[in-house]
Amino acid sequence: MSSGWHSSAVNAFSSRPTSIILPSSQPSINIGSNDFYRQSRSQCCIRRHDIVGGSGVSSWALHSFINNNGSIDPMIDPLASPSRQQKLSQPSPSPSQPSQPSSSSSSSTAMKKKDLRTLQRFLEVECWKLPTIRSLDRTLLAVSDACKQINRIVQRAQTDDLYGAAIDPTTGQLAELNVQGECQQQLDVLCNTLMLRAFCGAANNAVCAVASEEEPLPRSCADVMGFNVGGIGSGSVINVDGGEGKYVAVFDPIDGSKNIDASLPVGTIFGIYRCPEGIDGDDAGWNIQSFLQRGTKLVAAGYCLYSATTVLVLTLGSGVHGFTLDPDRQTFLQTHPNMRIPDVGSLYSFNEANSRDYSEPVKEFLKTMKETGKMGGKKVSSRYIGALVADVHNILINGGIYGYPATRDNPNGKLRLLYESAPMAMIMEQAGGAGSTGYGRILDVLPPQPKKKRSSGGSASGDSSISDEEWNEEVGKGIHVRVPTFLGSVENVFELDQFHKYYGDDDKLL
Ligand code: FBP
Repeated sequence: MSSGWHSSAVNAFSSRPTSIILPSSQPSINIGSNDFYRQSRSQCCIRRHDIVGGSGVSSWALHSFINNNGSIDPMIDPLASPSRQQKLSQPSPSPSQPSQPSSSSSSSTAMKKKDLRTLQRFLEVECWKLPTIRSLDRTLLAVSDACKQINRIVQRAQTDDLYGAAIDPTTGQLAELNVQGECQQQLDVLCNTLMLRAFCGAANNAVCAVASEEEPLPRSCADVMGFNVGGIGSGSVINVDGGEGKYVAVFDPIDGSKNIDASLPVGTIFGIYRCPEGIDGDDAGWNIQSFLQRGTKLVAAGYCLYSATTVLVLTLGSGVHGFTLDPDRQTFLQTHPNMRIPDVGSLYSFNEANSRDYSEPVKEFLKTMKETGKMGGKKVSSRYIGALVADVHNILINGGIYGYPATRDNPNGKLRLLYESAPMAMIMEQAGGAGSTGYGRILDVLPPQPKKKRSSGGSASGDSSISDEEWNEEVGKGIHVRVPTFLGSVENVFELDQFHKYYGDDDKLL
């Protein structure tokens, strides 16, 4: 079981009772007991801030949008008044029952919306079409519900004091630094839990394990859902009620988190890998190799952008589709079918404050572009929002190139291969664009593999020469490895690669 304090929050959802200090008027209630569920459900909106340290991630606030069976309750808005919750939990008209247009003007709007396919319908049909991902439709729908929740939380973080560092409710102290060495924010923990539950709580358990930017090591879904089993480091893993569990998922719950305080766009990124056939895995048929695969093995990837509109962009390996959240019906509608990035664009998106530390090829590429003032034959223009999802979405729509190159301090750049660069590169390539390290396709990069092979799956026993700690460190290196990242129109990325060929060091050329 991962040692982080938030596992105590997550455990609050498992059957293991633990107590939490409620406002003085309430004796402490055993979390997990029915009164707690009954209590918290009816009272969640009223007393969210009466928790230890005031700004700790209040597990019962988390609680308010998690059903008793542990899955995400898509329509519950934890921050809405009970009457609004009532209204939200009214089932929205299913896509096959057209809503009755009222007046002529609203009828055209209603008409227009009616014509747009819902994400649910898209997933049902597209997953049915592709046997390799048939069982992923419910998981992806659960992920889209988690994105709706994250969208609400991000929009309300200011008014509902969900800002600032996360507090460890067990110690009342600031939470420990995450594996990136960053102080975990409340929102990181909240959104991480939502995504963990979306991937692991989906009805048919298609996903058997997950890795996140906020988790030091991959975790089995049985562990996430609180079934009393070990994580990577401790013994065998049992696959819950025999679900197929052929997939593992990777994600960054809140990308661009530094933007939140300034109410700038942020996002969520995710990717799904199929567990390689015939690996000597444990009962659930997965082990660390299930995660440390090339991006070419991704079967699905997506991101959700929380900005002026909330847009979910998804690829199932045959094209890219964009879905905009209809704020009234809280339904993702297919507004951007078959997205294609222009072959060449005039936008470039780099944090040039780091340019003095860039490598020669990147410096020359930027210099030439600015000297000519042209890119792709058009007047060049710079845009940098500081969130990968927002910047890449802009490039996907308008064409151009986004780059987070290697620098002197970060010889592999800043972005993480597994749950940032590879999923975004799959989306870019599926939309007719490209994803490069400067010296080759991002999707061809193999994450570092643990040097020592283990006898049975992820268990720590076996090879005595390597301790659990060493093993976890090896695994962590692979899961959180960084890679120089260039994403965008095929002509622009090709041009950047040519600068690497010309100015770069040959031994790096793949
Ligand atoms: P996280 O916020 O998930 O750690 O992601 C990294 C990120 O914020 C990217 O979204 C963004 O492109 C980049 O870092 C911004 O870095 P910088 O502030 O150095 O330009």
